[in-house]
Amino acid sequence: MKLKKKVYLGTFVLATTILLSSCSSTNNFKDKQQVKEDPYNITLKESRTNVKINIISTTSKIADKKERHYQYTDESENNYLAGMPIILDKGKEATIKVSNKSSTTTNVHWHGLSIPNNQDGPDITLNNKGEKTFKITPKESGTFWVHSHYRPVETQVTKGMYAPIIIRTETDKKYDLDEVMMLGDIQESNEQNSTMAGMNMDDMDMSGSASITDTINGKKIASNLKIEGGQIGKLRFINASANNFKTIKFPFKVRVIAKDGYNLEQAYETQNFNIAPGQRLDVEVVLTGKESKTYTIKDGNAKVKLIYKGNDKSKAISPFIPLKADNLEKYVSDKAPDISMKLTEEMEMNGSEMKMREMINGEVFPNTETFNVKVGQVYKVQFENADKMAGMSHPMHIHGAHFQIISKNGHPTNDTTWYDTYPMDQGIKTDIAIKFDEPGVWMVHCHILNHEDNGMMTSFTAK
Ligand SMILES: [Cu+2]
Repeated sequence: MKLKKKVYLGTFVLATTILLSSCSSTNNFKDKQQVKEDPYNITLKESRTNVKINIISTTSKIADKKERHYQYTDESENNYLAGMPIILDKGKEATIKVSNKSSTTTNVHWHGLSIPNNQDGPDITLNNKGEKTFKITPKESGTFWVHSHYRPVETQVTKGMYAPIIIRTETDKKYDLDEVMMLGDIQESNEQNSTMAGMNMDDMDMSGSASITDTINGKKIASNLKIEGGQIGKLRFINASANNFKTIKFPFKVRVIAKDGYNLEQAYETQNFNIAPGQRLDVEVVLTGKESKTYTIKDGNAKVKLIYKGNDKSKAISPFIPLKADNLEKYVSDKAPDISMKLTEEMEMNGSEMKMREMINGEVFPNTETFNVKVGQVYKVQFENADKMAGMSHPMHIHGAHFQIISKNGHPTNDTTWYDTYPMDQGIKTDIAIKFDEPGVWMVHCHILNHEDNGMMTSFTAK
């Protein structure tokens, strides 16, 4: 069933009530109202085992600017400015039917999910009117996302080809507020794009620059968050920006509990953090005190207000369960890297046209070599960012497996965090430990999508 979006309100209320009364829970009017209010507040939203994603071309007001863009939406084509939140349960098989109703060819990649290689997405092309049903049984719980992997990926992701994926457990239901924070931006021009791509905003202090409008859930000022004394909230940050690092600033301390969809072994407190393109980071918010107050959380020039309602209740207890995993460091600590990838870039002049070549071991994709690995074996992989430009970082993303950071320039990091995307900083040799549990060809690429499109991509072939 398809509803026309531009209907007068009175007719709309009556029509939808009648039309949708017999439909499934996701299409009922209450949901419709919630989507209108704040689709990214998923506190009371039910998990699904049957999901339909429609990829459409549409016109919306993103950060106050009316623009043509793509959207991952549902059957009713609700207007989700930063993609429809897809909520699944850990361990429960989900059938996800993706229909490409946009005017362009595309594909979808389930970023960070451990799934069989034939469900990963980049090699499944969805032409206009193309459809594909994916079967996904989430092995992990946490914050993930789905996005286009169709080149030029930068264009498709910048134009909205993505959506958050939340894999939930019973623990998540103990949060009084559960909110997805999709971080994006609008770039003023493509020229700006290519010169700005990869600059770490924190190093360069370029946040708030006139050329970039930051967005949270598709808005410059996102929907208000509400929390009371005695309550606990969870905010799930996803950096869906094609090219830009983000710095999130809180006016109070939050507790970082998860990165890239995996709980930390040890949560920690901070007031601000950086998040590279592709990465996710979950924080807990707990406020106490009798005095009601409004706080502002900032991402560059985008912001969201948190309205605190004071009372004399005592501090909420965190339901967070630290991750106890078999850390990979011990398997590779004494050895030299099994695989090395040197990341460089060079400018290429084609007549008057300037083009960047972003390389892995001196080659651009698809000429880059694939690295053969055995399923179940732990490998030490070295990424050397040998770029000459200071502040240039390459957030490398690996499909099909999470990894740990072992050392930087030979110094142990003692970091037990599991990543699927990690910024390899300029001038640093970063050693990671990784193990593939599923056979197949798994992409590895820079998640600055401008760099990926300019060649910084290759693969692991796991057998
Ligand atoms: Cu890069």
